Amino acid sequence: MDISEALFARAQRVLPGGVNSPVRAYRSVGIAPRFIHSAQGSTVTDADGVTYIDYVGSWGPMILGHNHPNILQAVKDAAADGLSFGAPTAREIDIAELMISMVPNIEMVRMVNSGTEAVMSAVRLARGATGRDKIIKFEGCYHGHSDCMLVKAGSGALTGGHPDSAGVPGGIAEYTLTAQYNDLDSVRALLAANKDEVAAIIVEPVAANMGVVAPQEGFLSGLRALCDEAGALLIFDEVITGFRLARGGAQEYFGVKADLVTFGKIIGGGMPVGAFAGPKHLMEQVAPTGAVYQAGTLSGNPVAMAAGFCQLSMLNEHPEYYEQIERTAKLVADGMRQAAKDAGVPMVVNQIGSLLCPYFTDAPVENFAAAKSSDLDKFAAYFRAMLKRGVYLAPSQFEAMFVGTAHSDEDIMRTLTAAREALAELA
Ligand code: KE4
Repeated sequence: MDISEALFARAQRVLPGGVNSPVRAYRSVGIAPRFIHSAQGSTVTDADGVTYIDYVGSWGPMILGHNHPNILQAVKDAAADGLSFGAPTAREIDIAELMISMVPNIEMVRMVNSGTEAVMSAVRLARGATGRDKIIKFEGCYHGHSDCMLVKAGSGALTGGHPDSAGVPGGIAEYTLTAQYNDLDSVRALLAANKDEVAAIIVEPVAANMGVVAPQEGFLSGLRALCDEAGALLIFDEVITGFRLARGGAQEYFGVKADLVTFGKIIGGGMPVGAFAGPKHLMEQVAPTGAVYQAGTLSGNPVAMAAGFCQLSMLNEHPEYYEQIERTAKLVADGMRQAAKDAGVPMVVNQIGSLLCPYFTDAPVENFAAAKSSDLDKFAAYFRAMLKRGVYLAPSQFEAMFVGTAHSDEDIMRTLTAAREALAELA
């Protein structure tokens, strides 16, 4: 038994599944999870001292690599002034002003402590602002674990076989309608059947919780038009795509305007931060200026604000980083495709921006049904074979690979060598 396995045995006695977030338990990839001891740049090192090239990146926050010296220093400097005050600070204004300068169509921001909280609050605001109750989401998209979003959810809910979680009262779930990603007709049908009752459509502008599925041409702009027609708000859940696809996130990348945007991950620089944002006429309806209540003891925590501000500042000052991480992701995707072809293993690799995902199938993966029908056992075997060769992928088919600026040419070469060997093993 190695140290990770021993830690896992101990953890399972005191933590449900031995983890504090289900996907970390590796339940769909058939081995004990690696317990991570430390991280630096593009790598993580487990409790046994084994180092891996990391394509999880804490599920997205580590776009500039682990332990970036500037972010570490910003955290140390802020911590020296005090960890938490429960009072307004200048740091919160600094990061909000920076986000507003980077992202189109937002005039105000409210900081929270997770992506879940950001989405839960944005949905409440949409309901409060429209006076309507129903929400349309997409099957296989994941928007955190608030009750109304745990309906046909993706990510860990899907991985664990509970896309509709226990414990969500029917009275809540009935207000969440589910459509099919990349299928505007399924949205039209729901809007027609629920005329004047839909408060908002919430969408991951790139579906990155069913693996990675990009929006087809016209899908996002179609949602914009349908929302305008129906008097519903369009919520872009940019917890993953925010500040990753482009400085201005998916609104900039696709040129489609959302009414509300949610953020997480990157804006915290590794610390627990979420946010929701939008135009003044909506955001001023949030307490204390409006009737939509929302609050949080550690919201705008000064240390977390310092980490996020530092990371966003570097992204803002270096637009070239976005070409770099997209190029890296493309090289990895192209290399894995070639390796699969040479090994005679049917594999599709979806890649957009710095997000990518391999599926073991020979058909294009452009929607949730196709993602679900890929060979999950082959994915698990590929995950194990890559881990054995020092490459740490997401331990689930329904997650993304995250590329950051710390991934070097050497990392790419080592990743593709591992992929070639792993795929030969799978053939
Ligand atoms: P958090 O509450 O986990 O910070 O954010 C929820 C969330 C909201 N919206 C989107 C698009 C998300 O991807 C997430 C969370 N992402 C997953 C990874 N796919 C978090 C990893 C985990 O659950 O451990």
